Amino acid sequence: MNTILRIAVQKSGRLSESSLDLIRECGIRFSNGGGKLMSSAQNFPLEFLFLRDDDIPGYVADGVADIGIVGENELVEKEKDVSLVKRLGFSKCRLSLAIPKSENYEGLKNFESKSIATSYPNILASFLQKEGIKADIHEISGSVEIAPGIGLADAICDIVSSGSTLLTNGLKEVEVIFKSEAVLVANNTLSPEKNEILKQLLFRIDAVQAGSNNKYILLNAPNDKLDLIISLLPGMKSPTVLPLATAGWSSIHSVITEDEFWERIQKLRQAGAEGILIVPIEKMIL
Ligand code: PRT
Ligand code: ZN
Repeated sequence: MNTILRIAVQKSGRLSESSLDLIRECGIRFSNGGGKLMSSAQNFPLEFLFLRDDDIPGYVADGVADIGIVGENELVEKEKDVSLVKRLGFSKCRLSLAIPKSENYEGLKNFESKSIATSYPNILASFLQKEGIKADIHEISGSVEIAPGIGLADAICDIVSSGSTLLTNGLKEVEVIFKSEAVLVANNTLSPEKNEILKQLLFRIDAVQAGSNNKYILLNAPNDKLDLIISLLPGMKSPTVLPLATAGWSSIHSVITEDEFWERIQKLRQAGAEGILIVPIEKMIL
């Protein structure tokens, strides 16, 4: 029988859509409609298991799934024996300590002998231990942000993204204790056949990530400014230079990261570049 790699992805929540989009961008076709628990890819040896995110590290550790996509916060909190294969760059957030807005904050010593409500008792405990702070950890599974308001705890430790949930609950973020993003994890004892499929998948993910971080740039330049303009373009190797129909002008093609482009655009124009086009790259093989 042909080997199939089984991937666990979140059934519905903040990770689901981006996880499935990434796999689609890798050219893998599948259906995930109808609230199904499982699905198979049509053109790649991959099978999906749709789960709650809390269960993903454990299922991958036990080998029920071979790989999975989960928030790094869940991965570290669950302390399961799996390998972190790749950071995926989406669902970024932070795990932070927050206290009532009206309180003064003078540093971590504020938390000494206080009670802190959290759904991340392990990450919080190891942070407090490292910092030498003794506090009471109240583990609660949801709506952590209401704990201080109802007198359940003095402070909270919770996931923050925009910060608006803290704000609407009269809290302020005072310490970031962990930064998280979606990660790809794998079982530690994959067979060589499954490892080979994982390698192919990673090759595609790398190409998708490199493509979305980079842009194709085309511009026109007077020939006497070519050297200067080329020195402003980092490119993969050296840029392509093609003569234009207009004498004394060339077209330059290169690859540039989005950030670099915004940084260099003024210099390129000052150097005489014209007709600058920035085009998205779908996949890029490094
Ligand atoms: O049902 P299931 O158990 O699968 O899902 P879940 O409800 O446990 O998780 P889900 O879908 O909410 O989040 C999945 C993962 O997304 C988390 O483990 C994080 O890695 C990541 N993530 C990114 C977030 C956020 N951003 C986020 N903002 N997880 C939770 N939040 C919460 C936050 O705690 C706050 O209460 O969203 C609320 C809004 O945040 P603000 O700061 O933007 O107001
Ligand atoms: Zn969950």
